Amino acid sequence: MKAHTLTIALLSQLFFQNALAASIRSIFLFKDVLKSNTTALKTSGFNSLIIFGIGILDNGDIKYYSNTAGSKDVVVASGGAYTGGDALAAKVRSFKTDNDTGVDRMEISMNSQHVKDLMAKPGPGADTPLYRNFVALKTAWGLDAVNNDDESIYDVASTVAFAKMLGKIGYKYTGAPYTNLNFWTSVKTQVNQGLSESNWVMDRMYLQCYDGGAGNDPGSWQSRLGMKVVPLIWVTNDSKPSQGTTAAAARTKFTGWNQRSALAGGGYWNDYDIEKMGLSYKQYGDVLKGVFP
Ligand SMILES: *[C@@H]1O[C@H](CO)[C@@H](O)[C@H](O)[C@H]1NC(C)=O
Ligand SMILES: *[C@@H]1O[C@H](CO)[C@@H](O)[C@H](O)[C@H]1NC(C)=O
Ligand SMILES: CC(=O)N[C@H]1CO[C@H](CO)[C@@H](O)[C@@H]1O
Repeated sequence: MKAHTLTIALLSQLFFQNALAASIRSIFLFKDVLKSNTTALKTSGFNSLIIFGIGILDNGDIKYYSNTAGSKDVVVASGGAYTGGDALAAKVRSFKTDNDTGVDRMEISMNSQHVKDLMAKPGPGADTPLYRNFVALKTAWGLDAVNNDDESIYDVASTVAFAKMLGKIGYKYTGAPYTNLNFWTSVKTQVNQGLSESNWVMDRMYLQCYDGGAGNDPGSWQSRLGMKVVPLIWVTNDSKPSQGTTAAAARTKFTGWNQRSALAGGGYWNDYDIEKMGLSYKQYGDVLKGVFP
């Protein structure tokens, strides 16, 4: 019986490790999702897509900044209702639901404009416009998480209040730091206070390892944050060529980091440059599949 119990313990441990081992293979979508090559995004090995350029307005409306020539910024939630149009909703939902997709997680990435004001007044309650707008957007787009790309405000208390509000709605919360480890550690600790790790609301940290974050060491961020991170690399780009990384060079970087300290996965900033520069989604995706199976 002892051996039997041991076997079961061992098996369940293996299963648990296996469940945890599902690596994150991500890419930030800078280009308007109505214009990008969504077939390539769904079928190149990425499992996590993060739509960049979501902002909240002073009245709690939510806006999608499309960042693409010829595209219009659009208010996607207002007065507790989805207002972004059917085509956009169908496009975003299709990332996860199409039968040829490898994507199982959709996030939206935002800065922290107006978060502090709105958490102070009217607050994070379920009857506020902001809360209801995030409910409506989650339903319309089939979202899993909200990513915080705060690079300037760094107010811990309002960030935690906002993250907990999103957690009540059913979102996960993630960070995209390039600096300010102390801020991100405080937020991660307070948002997840009292929750077991499998139920953490702040369950991912995408770490910028390019441009302002070029000197970041994923291993040291992991040990200081108390959670595994997903390092991000900027693909080849003509705006800051010195920060651009080819697929081959990305493989070398990810492999080195992951050997020194096992990571949660890897990812890229961003799809717009892949398309503009005529790069291969497949090559960049294959790197992630290889290093983070
Ligand atoms: C989109 O990417 C796929 C590769 O996954 C490619 O075959 C196709 O030509 C691309 N479409 C456009 C419009 O560039
Ligand atoms: C998805 O399923 C539909 C209906 O079964 C089928 O027509 C289509 O070819 C499938 N697409 C892919 C990419 O498998
Ligand atoms: C994401 C990003 O900043 N991409 C830039 C790449 O370079 C071109 C200019 O050559 C910019 O227009 C893009 O914004």
